[in-house]
Amino acid sequence: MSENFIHQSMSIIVEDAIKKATDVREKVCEWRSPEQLKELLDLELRDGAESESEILQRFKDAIRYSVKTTHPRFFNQLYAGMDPYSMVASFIIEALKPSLYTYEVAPVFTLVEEAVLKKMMELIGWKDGGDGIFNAGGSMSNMYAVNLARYRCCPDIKENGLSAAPHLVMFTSQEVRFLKWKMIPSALEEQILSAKSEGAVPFMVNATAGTTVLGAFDPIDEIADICEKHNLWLHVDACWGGAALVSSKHKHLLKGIHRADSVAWNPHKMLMACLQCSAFMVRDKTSLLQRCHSARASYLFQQDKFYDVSYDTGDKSVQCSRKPDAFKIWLMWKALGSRELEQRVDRALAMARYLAQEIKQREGFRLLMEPEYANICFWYIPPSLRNLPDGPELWGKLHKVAPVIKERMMKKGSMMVGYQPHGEKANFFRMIIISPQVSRQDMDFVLDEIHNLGKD
Ligand code: ABU
Repeated sequence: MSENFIHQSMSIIVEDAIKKATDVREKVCEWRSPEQLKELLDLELRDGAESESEILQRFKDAIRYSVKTTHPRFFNQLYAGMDPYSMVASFIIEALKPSLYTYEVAPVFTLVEEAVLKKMMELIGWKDGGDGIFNAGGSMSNMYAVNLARYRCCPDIKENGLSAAPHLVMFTSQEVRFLKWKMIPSALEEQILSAKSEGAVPFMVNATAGTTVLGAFDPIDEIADICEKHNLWLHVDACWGGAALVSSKHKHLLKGIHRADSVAWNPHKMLMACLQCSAFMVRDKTSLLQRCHSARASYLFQQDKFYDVSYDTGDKSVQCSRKPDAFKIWLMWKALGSRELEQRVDRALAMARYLAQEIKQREGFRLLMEPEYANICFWYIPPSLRNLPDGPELWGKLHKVAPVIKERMMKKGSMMVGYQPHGEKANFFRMIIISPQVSRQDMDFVLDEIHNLGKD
């Protein structure tokens, strides 16, 4: 192994992928089309090896043409920003290459995962703890929830299969039944009764704490009442909104979450841990997670080991190899303390409020709804459309505005903000505010830049 290569590489990573990538004077992205990029990168894998200097150039190019999601002007996704402690934790994980299935190959990380889950469950309000597992993302966590809910409802499902199960029904928000973009508890109960009257077996409700586009929070307490009444599993997808639990000011958004049977919460989102860092937690303490997923692989989970095999957490998981992602939030949490995490969340949400106020005051901008969280959704109306009456013609034309502005901002590389349609709504911008590094000046810059890029 060339130690020199690693040293050289690390200094390039520090300069290009960390310092430059987070420098507001640099571009967020250096846009190239797939065809151009294929030419630039020479992707073909050949029989012969390349020299170390060629390899250094290869990864410099990879950094150069990658999107700098840690840049202060990256507002495109539900993750952003760079936390140095979490990043170092990621480096350590890659250097040590552990797999979190058995205590024997990952003793430290097994205990770290247990400690982080314990803390997160404390914040959820599960006084007696529970069980959980870090996994490959929020959708995976939601799948775990479906598995557990179904297993509780049909304990023989592993042996007998789905075909032997009744017609199972689960419930989640649907645009057509939104009231202010939230689940309506009375409509939920109607649907449950209707499913039952058709002979189906309702088994689960998925409530969302922080929807992807609008950042809306379902009324968990009221949904929990209905779940209790009908004996349904309540899962809360708090992948995005879970971070509000660290803030005394904002945790009311998740009122009632302690009544959930399971919760998904991704610290790689608002808490800024490095990707992936995604926790699934379950209130059950009777090893339901393990019983539901266990495959008892005898080459990993021998029951006659010399240590306490309850620490071989891999048998709870649908994955085999699993990265110790909890370490990325643990090291950061240790370095910052809960108080700083709370301040980060409060700062991001205060910045979101500031942006919303600015949008309401500026000519040509229209807020879609008051933000509940860190998603600011709005339209930009270029001067040429401002005299059109509110109606199909305006909205038809407005639908084409955000994609054009997005193309211009990507090609300029000045910032990244996402857009989308939603239900009947024409394309609008969705600005996500996470990083504590962003300031009011950055918010003003975004609106000025959209105005400049949106010139007819
Ligand atoms: N896991 C969904 C995140 C998508 C987004 O960044 O908008």
